[in-house]
Amino acid sequence: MTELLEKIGSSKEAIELEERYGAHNYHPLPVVLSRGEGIKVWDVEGNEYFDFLSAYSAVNQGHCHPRIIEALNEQASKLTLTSRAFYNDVLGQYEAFITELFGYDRVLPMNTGVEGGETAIKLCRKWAYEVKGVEKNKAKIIFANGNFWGRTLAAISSSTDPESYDNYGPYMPGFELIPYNDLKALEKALEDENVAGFMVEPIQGEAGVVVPEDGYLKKAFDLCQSKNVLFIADEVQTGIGRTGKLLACDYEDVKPDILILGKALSGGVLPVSAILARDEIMLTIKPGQHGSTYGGNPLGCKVAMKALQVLKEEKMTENAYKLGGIFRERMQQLVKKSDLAAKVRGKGLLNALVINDTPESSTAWNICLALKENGLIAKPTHGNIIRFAPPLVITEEELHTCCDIIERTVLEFNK
Ligand code: IF1
Repeated sequence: MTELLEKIGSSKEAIELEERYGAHNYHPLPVVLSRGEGIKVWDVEGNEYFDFLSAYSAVNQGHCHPRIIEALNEQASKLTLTSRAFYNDVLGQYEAFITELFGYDRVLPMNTGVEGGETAIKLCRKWAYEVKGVEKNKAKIIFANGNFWGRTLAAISSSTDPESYDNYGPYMPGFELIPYNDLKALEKALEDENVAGFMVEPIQGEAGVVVPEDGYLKKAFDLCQSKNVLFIADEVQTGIGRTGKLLACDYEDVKPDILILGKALSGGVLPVSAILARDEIMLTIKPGQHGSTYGGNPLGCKVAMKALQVLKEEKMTENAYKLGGIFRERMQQLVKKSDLAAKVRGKGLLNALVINDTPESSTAWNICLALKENGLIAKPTHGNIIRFAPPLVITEEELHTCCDIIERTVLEFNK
């Protein structure tokens, strides 16, 4: 048994152990990472890669950011978890810091992004019954086709992807789906006075970095306001500087009624999520009516404060804005040169290259395998779309080097 505690000797050994002892709920790219620093990661054999996934935008600040790790280590040797049965000397400071930064009255601290979504929905329903006056148990929440906000039963109950929901029924009632980026459909759905909220990603990440038309978010927000319906922004993936603004909603000066943050809120160090809202909404939840063992733990709060500080002080958001434009220009040149590259889309450093093949084809997957051999790791989403999302600390020179790798790999790729 103790031999299992020995250091893993090879990538092959690591994969075999997962194959034998782990649930098979993922199909990872065949690379076994053992170290990360900034935009680079290394596998067990010491091969170096540029990370162009950033753990699905959780590692915006770069792997193992020294200042975040320093904050982690300092707090970890002092106090990690108290539960909310008692106060701790970090949570209040964090709550003041994050509500000030994002401009909200209050924050409810949770851990994962999906807990953020669940909490937002509970707040929205409670507000509907206790403030808006919707008939009990009749509150409806609208979602957009193609949404992804996690893997819980409520999250998959709002999904349009059979891979997410099939054979997990029965499903959560009170959810309604409309097409994304379709204001007419939203307007029609809002005619129902039982609608309490509209929960939407400013850019749909999992769907393949689907960017709505300019003005969609603002018009959707205004429609919701006109019907006293809460606009709930899921910025778990698009937030924290990823799209070139602190929040993707900032592009249209939309201030969500409920804001959900996660992933890079902790710089990819440990799970921290946050739900922000004004008093009228947040104070509908009374003591003992919601919570979580780890929610608001001092370790996560310290790490999150530092992760937000370094994002700002090191101007990562501005960098994402500038380098995102350069990346899409480079990929646009590739689209002109290659029949395989159909289109590029995104904002800031959340981008995707659509491969000119069917979603069922393995072309995008095989391109990612070839990219890995050339020192850059990324992963397809929905078959033929390759998401490219490096940490926001990437330099212009490194970006061009990575674009050279992507261009060479795609141009040399033979199906
Ligand atoms: C997996 C996808 C991305 C999210 C948005 C909430 C959550 C997520 C917009 C929930 C999580 C993760 C989940 C992870 C892979 C990744 C993902 F491919 F699954 F869909 F990013 F696009 N809102 N996304 O993107 O946050 O509970 O995971 O902390 O499930 O494999 P979480």
